[in-house]
This record gives sequence, structure tokens and C-alpha cells, in this order.
Amino acid sequence: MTNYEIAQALAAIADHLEIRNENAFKVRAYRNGARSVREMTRPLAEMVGAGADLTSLPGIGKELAKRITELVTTGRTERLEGLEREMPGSVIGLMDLGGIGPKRARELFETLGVTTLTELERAIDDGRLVDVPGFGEKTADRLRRAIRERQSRPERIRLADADRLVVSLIGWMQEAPGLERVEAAGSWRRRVETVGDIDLLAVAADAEAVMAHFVGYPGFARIEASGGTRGTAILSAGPQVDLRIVARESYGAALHYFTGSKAHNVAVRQLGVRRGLRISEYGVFRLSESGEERIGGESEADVFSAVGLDWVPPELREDRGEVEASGRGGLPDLIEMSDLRGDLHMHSTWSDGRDTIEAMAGACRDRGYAYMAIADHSRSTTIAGGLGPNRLEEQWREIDLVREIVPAIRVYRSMEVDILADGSLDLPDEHLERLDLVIVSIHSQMRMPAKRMTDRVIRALQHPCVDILAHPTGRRMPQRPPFEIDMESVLRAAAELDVAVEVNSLPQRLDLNDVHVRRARELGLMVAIDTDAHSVRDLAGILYGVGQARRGWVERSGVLNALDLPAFDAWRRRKRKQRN
Ligand code: DGT
Ligand code: CA
Ligand code: CA
Ligand code: ZN
Repeated sequence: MTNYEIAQALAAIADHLEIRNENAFKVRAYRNGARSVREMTRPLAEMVGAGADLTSLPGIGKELAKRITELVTTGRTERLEGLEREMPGSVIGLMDLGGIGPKRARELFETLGVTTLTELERAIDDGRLVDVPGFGEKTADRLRRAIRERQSRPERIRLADADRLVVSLIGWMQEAPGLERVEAAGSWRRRVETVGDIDLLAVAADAEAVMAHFVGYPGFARIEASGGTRGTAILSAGPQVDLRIVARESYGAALHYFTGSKAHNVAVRQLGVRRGLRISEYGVFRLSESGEERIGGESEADVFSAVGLDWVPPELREDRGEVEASGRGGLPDLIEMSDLRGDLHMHSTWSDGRDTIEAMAGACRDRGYAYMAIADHSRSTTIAGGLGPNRLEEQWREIDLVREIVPAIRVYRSMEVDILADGSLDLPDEHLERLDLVIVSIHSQMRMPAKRMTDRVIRALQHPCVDILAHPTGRRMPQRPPFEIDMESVLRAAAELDVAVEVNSLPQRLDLNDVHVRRARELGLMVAIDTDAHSVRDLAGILYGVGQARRGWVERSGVLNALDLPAFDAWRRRKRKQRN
């Protein structure tokens, strides 16, 4: 059983306890446990197998340790099955509809036997819902609409898709009469890999006029609510958009609040409580006998400084230690776009790229890079037009030509060499040795038990020519989950063997993810923030890799392609002195 599945089970128990209105501490314990399992890099199954003490892990107490052990050894847990027997887990899904809390969801199940949105819709259509106390015709209509809308909307969208929507929305809002400022907050601002809904925040002299402009946005399919300072609308493209209009004096406090995450907000507020402060979306207030006094809130920095913290970059606001680090002046100096000196993973027309080597080189030069690596696929990735040794040598001749035509940038000969099923590499040693940079990755036989997959990758990393492990978990959002692989062991092996790991910037990959990058940094690994570009246009996607690296606390010194050209060349020669 994978950590992901264990986390799902623990979260399901939390949901069940919550809908039954059970002890809030217990609900939180399961929720925290699920979160902490999701953030672990070592497979719990293995730890259980080795007889490790799970209660030494963060967020795992005795009860959770017992559940996890049961899950790992039997594939199930009696606790969850018992809860499911009483009430199917799908009832929890009813709570996503606005206005249905735990109590009402339970009522719907107990009185009408409703367990899913479809069944609820049927109960509304049959007129059975209005017989339940507290559900009138009006509520029924509202629920019917909410169900249709929910069923037609994707759960979460990829960050890159959210970016396009946000850019267009902000552009529209900036035309609003009397608008002072507008910004997007929420998970979008924290650069979370997927976004549930879009949160906009605005300051305006005349809130009514700005709200009227908001609801006129051509991309909306429907307006859910638009009263006073709060608006909610559904985009034709899917997601919901929330707009909040706040007073200028509250802007910083509101931006902090709506940026989240919720867990981060809670941690900051608790610090406030200890100092006799109340922090809300409206401002920072000092509590005294005579009442409250506003002491700040116009800027985000006000909120942090009121509780003795340095301003925390949004990407770190996940309650993963940033509050403590900020309190002792120990926040990382995060990598920035402008720190990058090159891009080390891109394809050309020699395999499945759309643009020529010359075009890619010109575009990288125009981005201000000092170096770049052309890394087309190796032979066994046939669907992507992978190259064998002879074709690779032909490609090198073209690279030599491009070096003359585009002299302002150093073009390296690289290749994205397949890791075959047994961990050997899809290119003869003689050719591997003649590459400037060797990237390895998996493109076939992706279903393997974790142990075999882990051994396969580690064996590949042991090859003395290997420089970078690309997209190590193979996931593609939303459809393809990560491989079953022990990332903790892989990252440790990479550290020991002096191999860098990639943060692949393709919006569907983002692999390593934020949690794995954080672990890589702790282990002292170099990360390569690569685009894996298949066209000139894709080169701009480096932004997404930078975002995830920042979420993983990575600083410039930990980024391979932030090294200047001489330092990068020295790194390339670290294992094999003969490389030119
Ligand atoms: P999403 O939309 O699921 O990708 O994630 P967020 O983080 O954008 O969440 P959302 O849109 O529900 O709320 C935006 C922010 O508002 C959230 O990050 C923190 C804040 N917030 C929302 N609900 C609560 C709450 O109950 N307590 C606290 N302290 N903050 C909240
Ligand atoms: Ca949101
Ligand atoms: Ca929201
Ligand atoms: Zn690849």
C-alpha cells in the first residue's frame, strides 16, 4: 500500500468522524496524520516491514500508528470499514455543496437515504426533499443548481491553466471604474501545483461599481452571488472565482488571510494570541480592557511584524516550519527566475521537439542564458523518435554548426537517455562518455513494484556518466499518478553518487514536486530546474519549476543551472576529469 493510499484512508476516517460530529481533536489528529503521511518521502510499508516505531514520525500517535500498521499488513482498516458500514463515504461529498454542513448531510442520509449528488438530485425532483424539515422549495432550487454546477466542474486545475485565467481576470478588473488595486491570492499566489478556485482581492473607492464590473466579465458562465463586497462567479472554463473588496487599511491583512494556507494562518494567529493580539482579515488588533485598538493591516508586512516575524514568501506559507524559521530570522533566500543561467533539458526536431536546435539556441540566448543543453530522446523511446548512436553523432555535427551560428550561448550535447527495465542505460558507454551532460529518465515499463522500480533507478544512477535524474516519479497531472517508488532511497542514492535531480517545469509534470524538492535540499542535492521544452514557447515554462523549487525552500546555491558557466563546467567535470 502506497503512502498516498494510506493518507487517503486516514483522511476518509477524519471526514467520517467530522460528519458524525465527533471529538474535534480526534478529527484533527487524523487530518494532520493524513497530511504528514502525504509529505513523507519514505514508504510507510517499508518502515512497518522493518519494525520501525511509527510514533516517532511527526503527526503520528499511537492510534494512527495502529491504523497504518493494519493498513499496510492487511490492505484495510477495520475502523474505516466500520464507519463505511454505518454510512457510505460518499455522503461526505454532499458537504461540498454550499449550505450543507455535517448535520444536514447526515439528515439527508438518515431521512431519505441519500448518499450521492445524483441521489440528492432525484430526491429534489421527486419532491421528497421538501418533506425534510429545514429544506424548503427555495433551498431545493438552490441545491439543484449547485449539483449541476458541481458535476460539470473539474475538481482542481493545473497551476499553468489557472495562470491564464488569472491574467485575463486581472486585466478585466483593472478596467473597473475607481479600482485602486487588485491581486489574486489563495493557492494561486502560493504557487500550489493545482488550484481549486481563484481568489481575487481588491480595494476600491466605490465597491458597488467594481462589483458591477466584475459580474460583467465575459468569461463567466454564471454569477453565484454578488452582494456588497463579496462576489462569487463560475467561469465557463470551469473554476469558481471569489472576489472580495476590502478597505485600504485592511488590504494587507486580507491579502495575508486569503493567501493562506489555512494552516499557516492558524499558526500566525496563535502567535498573535500569545502577544495579546487579534489578527483577522480586517487587521491586527491589540486587545485591552477598554476594547480593541487597530495596530496595523494595511500591508502584509504589518501582520508579520506584529507577531515578530519576517515577511514570509507566499510559496512557503504551508505551516511546514516557515513560521519558526521566520521567527528566528532563518528563512531561506529563495531562488528567483533572474538567478538562472541556463536550461539543461530540451528537445528539438531530432526527436519529438517542434523547433530546430538553431531556433532553440537563439531563443535561449534571447532569454539571457549563458548555456543550454539539447537532450533528445534515446532509441527505445520510439514513439518520441528516439535517436540511436549513429543518429546522435549526426546530431552532434549539427550542434557544432549551431555553435558557430549562435556563438553567444554555450550549447551542450546532452541526451535524455532511457533507463531500461533492468536499470541499464539506452546508449553505449562510448557515446555516454562523449556527451557533455547525461540526463536519465524512465519512459517505459512504468508499472513495477516499488522495490524493483527503486532498484532500477538507483542502478542507473550508479553509472559513472550520469549527471541528472529527470522527472523521477513519472507523474502526469491529472491522469497519471506517480510511479511506486521509494523517493527517500532514490534521493539518498543521488546524494551519495553526486547526481543532480530535476525539477521538471512542464505544467503536467512538476516532478520533483515541492515535498520531494524540500527533501532533496535537506540532503544537500543539487537540483536542475529544467523546462523539458518541446518548442521555443515551452522555454517560458521555467517559471513553474522555479515556483515548485521555491515551495521546496531551494536557494540559488542549490540550483545547478544557477551556476555561472565556469562553475557549471567545473561541476560537469566533477566525476570525470577528461570531459571537455
Ligand atoms: P484551493 O482554492 O483549494 O486551491 O486552496 P486555497 O488555499 O486558495 O483555499 P480557499 O480558496 O478555500 O481559501 C483561500 C484562503 O482563505 C485560504 O488559503 C486561507 C483562507 N481561509 C479560508 N477558509 C479559512 C478558514 O476557515 N480559516 C482560516 N484561518 N483561513 C481560511
Ligand atoms: Ca482558492
Ligand atoms: Ca476561494
Ligand atoms: Zn522525459
